[in-house]
Amino acid sequence: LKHPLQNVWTLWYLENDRTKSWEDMQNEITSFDTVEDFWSLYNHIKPPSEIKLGSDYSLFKKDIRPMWEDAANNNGGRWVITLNKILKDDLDKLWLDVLLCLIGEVFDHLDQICGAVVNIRGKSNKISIWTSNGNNQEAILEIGHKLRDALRLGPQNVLQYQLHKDTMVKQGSNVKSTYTL
Ligand code: M7G
Repeated sequence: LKHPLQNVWTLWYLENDRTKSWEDMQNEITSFDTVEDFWSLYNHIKPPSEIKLGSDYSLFKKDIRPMWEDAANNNGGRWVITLNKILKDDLDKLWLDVLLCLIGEVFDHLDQICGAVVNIRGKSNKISIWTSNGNNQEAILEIGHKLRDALRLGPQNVLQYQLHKDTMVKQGSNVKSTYTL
């Protein structure tokens, strides 16, 4: 008997391709809903440090697409950790810990969790956790504090909460942060 998870999760892979629209670059890989199926998937794919520059992995609840346009994300935002010059092993470990936080349902405000993304961008890799309601301060802060503890982030790693509506209109790399932890 396999050990069931509380949600069904879907893994997405984005491969950078200038001939495609952003939405068309997203590939839905597979879904799973047991601990065993999570590990067999995880053991079967490359860790984030080994995927191409410009690509992303996303893990989202099955009925939520990993994009601002999805109704679950539209009014939400993300806790972002910007990882400058991180070692490969540290990046992979951090992403695994984020995945385990999601599938292990460690947050009080589980309904607010949409998914997580890792962006492979060379010197400025990012890991983010997307939440559903950018006005739910209590839930956002609870999730942010739990992440800081669970990922054992040091003072060099700032957690910034950014509303998707602010990210969409960003100028350069400056996005307004609604909360910082
Ligand atoms: P990014 O890949 O999130 O971060 O956004 P990066 O700047 O570190 O590479 C890069 C670009 O991808 C954005 O400026 C958008 O053009 C596009 N993009 C990213 N996201 C998350 C979305 C999305 O959810 N929907 C749409 N339509 N475009 C997106």
